[in-house]
Amino acid sequence: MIATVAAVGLGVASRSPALAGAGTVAASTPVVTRAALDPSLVSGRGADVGFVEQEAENAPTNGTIIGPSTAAYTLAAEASGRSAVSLTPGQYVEFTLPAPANAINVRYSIPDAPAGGGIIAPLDVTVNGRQRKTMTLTSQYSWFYNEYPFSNDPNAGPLHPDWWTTECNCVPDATTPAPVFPTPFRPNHFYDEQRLLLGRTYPAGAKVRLTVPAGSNAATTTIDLMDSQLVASPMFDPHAVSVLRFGADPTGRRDSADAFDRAIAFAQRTHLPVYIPPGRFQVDRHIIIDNVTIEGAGSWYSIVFGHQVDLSTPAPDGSVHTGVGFYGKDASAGGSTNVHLSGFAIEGDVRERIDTDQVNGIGGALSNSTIDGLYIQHTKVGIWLDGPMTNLKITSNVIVDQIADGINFHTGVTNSTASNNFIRNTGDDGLAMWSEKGQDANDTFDHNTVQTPVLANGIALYGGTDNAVSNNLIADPIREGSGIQVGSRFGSQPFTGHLWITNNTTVRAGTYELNWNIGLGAIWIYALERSINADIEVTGDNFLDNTYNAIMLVSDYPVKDLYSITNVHFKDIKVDGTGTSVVSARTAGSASFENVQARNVGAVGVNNCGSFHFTPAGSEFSLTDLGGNTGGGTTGPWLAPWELPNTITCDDRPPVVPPPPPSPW
Ligand SMILES: [Ca+2]
Repeated sequence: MIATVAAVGLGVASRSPALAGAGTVAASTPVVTRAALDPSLVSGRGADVGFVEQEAENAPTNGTIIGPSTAAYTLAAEASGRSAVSLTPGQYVEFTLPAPANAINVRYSIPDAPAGGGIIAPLDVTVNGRQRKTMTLTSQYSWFYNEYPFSNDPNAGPLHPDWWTTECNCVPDATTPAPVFPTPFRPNHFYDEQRLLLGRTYPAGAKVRLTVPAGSNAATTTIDLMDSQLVASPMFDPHAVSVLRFGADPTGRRDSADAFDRAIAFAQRTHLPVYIPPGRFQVDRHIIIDNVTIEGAGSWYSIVFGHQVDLSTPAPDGSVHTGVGFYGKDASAGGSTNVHLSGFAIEGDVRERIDTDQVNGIGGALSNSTIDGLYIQHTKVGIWLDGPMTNLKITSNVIVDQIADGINFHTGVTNSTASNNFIRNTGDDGLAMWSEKGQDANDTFDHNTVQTPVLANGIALYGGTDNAVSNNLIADPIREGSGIQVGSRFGSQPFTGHLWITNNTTVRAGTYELNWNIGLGAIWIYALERSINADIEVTGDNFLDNTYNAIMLVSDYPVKDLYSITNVHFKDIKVDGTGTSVVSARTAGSASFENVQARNVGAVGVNNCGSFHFTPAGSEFSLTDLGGNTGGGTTGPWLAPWELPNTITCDDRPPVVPPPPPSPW
C-alpha cells in the first residue's frame, strides 16, 4: 500500500492509530516510539541505550509514505514499523527533536547500482534551516539477491535451480520448459544506517530536516527513521596506555594494526589498560586479545575500521578473507581470559556472505570477560563466540547492519549474558545460542532490543541447558523467522533442563515462511532434528500485532512421525492481534496454557493439525487448559471448550485478517 501525504503532517495522525489515545498529535509534535510503538506499550522491555527513536512515517514530509506492508522483498517490509518515507531529489522529511541532542542516526535505503555493488549519494541535514551538513549515503553494504547465501548481482538468476522454488512451485532444473524468474530475484537487505555528530547541542524543539539535494544521483532515498541523542564528551583515562604512543594513526591513513599489537603487549606487561583516543584507526586484520583491557573515548569518537582483505591462501579455519576484528584465542588453544572492551566502534567492510570467513567484529573464545558500549557495523557477525568458554558479559552495545547474526553464543558458551544491547538489521538471527557440539548452559539474553532481522529470527535458541531469554523487545522479523525461535536444528545438542522465556514482547512477528508457504508464529518451537521435551516455560510474554500466528509448534513434515514437542507451558501471556490463530500446532505433542489472554484474533484460536494423520482419535497434539485463557476474535473465544483437548482444526492457509495496531490492554 502506498499513500501519498498531501498535506504536511497529515501522516502523523493518520499513520499512528496506536497513539490516538494520547490525544491529538499536532503536525510538528515529535512522535517518539520504540520499535515504532508507543513506548508505554513496551515499558520495561528491551534495551535502554540512550537514544530516542522517531519513525519517518510519523514526521512531516513532502515525500511519499510507503507501507505498511509485511510482504518480504519490499522496502516497506524491511522498514521499522513496516513503513518509511521515500524521497525524490528535492524532497525532505523533518524531525522535531523531543530532547536535547548533539547526534543523530539515520536509517535509510538508496538504490543499488544497475550491475550491483552499490552507489553513494548525498543527504543534506539542516537544523532549524541552518548549519547544513551533507551525509554521504551508501548502498555498498545493502542489496542482496537470490537464495542463500545470496548474490550481489541484481541480474543473476536463482543460485539453486536444483532447489524447490516457491515462485514457480517447481524444481527449475527438473522442469520443462525451464521457468524464468524476473530480476532482480528476491532482493533484500535494503537498509543501512549512518551516525552524524551535529557539532553542538540543540534543544528540544529544534527541527532536523533531511533533504535529498536536487541533483542527487539516487532516484529515491528512503528514510525509515531517525534516532537522536546527547552523546557524552570523549572519555579520557590518564592511566591508560594510548595506542598513539605505539604509532597508531588517528587519521586512518596508515594501518594501525601493528601499533595496536604493540600497545596490547605493553599493557599486558605493565597491567595497564589500552586507550584508543578519538580518531579513525585503520586495522585490516584481527587483533588478538587476551588478558587485556581496551578502552575507547566512546563509540562515537574512537573508531576502528578496516577494509576486507583477500587472503592469498585460505586460513586454517577456512577463511578466504580477513578484516577488522578483535579476537580471543581459539578455544582449542585454550581461549582468552580477562579481556575487557569498552567505548569504541568497529566498522567493517563486509559486503557478501561467505560463511567460512571469520570477518566478525569480535570472535574467538573470551572467558571471564566483558564487552560494553561498543558500536559494531558492517561486519559479518557483530560478536561470534566459539566456545567452550565461560563467564562473558556483553552489555550496552549497538550492533547494526550485519551480513549474518548480531551475537551468537556458539558451542559450549556457559554462564554468560547479553543484556541491554541494541541490534538492528542483521542478515540472520539477531541473538542466538547455538549449542553445536557443546551445550550452551546457564546463559541469559536479557533486556535487549532486536529489530528487523531481514532473515531468520530476532532471538534463536538451538539446543542448550538451563538458559533464559527475558525482558527483550523484538520487532519486525522479515522472513523465514520469528520473534523467538526454539529449534532443534543445525546439528545442535538437545534442549535439556529448563528454558525460561520470560517477559519478552514481540511486535509484527509471526511472519510468512516462503519455503513452507504458510504463516509462522511470533514464538516458533521447531522439532526438526530431534524431539523437544525439556521444560520450556513461556511466561509473561506479550505477542503484539502478529502477522500470522502468535504461537507455533511444528515438526517438519518428513519427520512428523519421528519427533514431537512436549512439556511446553504458556502462562500469563497477552496476544494482541493475530492475522490468523493464537496457536498453530503442526506436530505431535502437547502444551499447557494458563491465563493466556487474546484479542483481535483473525482466525480460529487453535489451528491444530497434529502430525497430519487426521484419525478419529483427533489431533496428535493436545492442549491443556489450566484456566484463565480468555478473549478471542470474530470466530469466538480463542480457546473454546470444543477445541479441547485435540480437536482437528487444520487449515494450512486460513484467510488473514490484519489486526488493528496494538493498544493499551
Ligand atoms: Ca519506519
